[in-house]
Amino acid sequence: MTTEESILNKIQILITNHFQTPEMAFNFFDKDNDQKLTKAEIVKLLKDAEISGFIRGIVSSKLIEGYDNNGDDLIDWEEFKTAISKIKKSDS
Ligand SMILES: [Ca+2]
Ligand SMILES: [Ca+2]
Repeated sequence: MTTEESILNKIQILITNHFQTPEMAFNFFDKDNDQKLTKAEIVKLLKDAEISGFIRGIVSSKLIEGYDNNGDDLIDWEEFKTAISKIKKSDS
């Protein structure tokens, strides 16, 4: 069973293991540097987070649905921070 929590956890692990800061991760996956993550860019992130290919499309849609606060169908830095801060237990 793949819950939203376990998916966010995998994203958190990816960020922690491969990037010094969440901002660096965001910039890495923002391939066209427009400061927003498209669905395609999120799918790539999910791939690197080892989310199963079968559910990446659905998960990326759910993440946009859940965290796109301004309704532009993109995840900007503020929205990304909100998503990952949800599972981050403490700030270091
Ligand atoms: Ca982008
Ligand atoms: Ca947005």
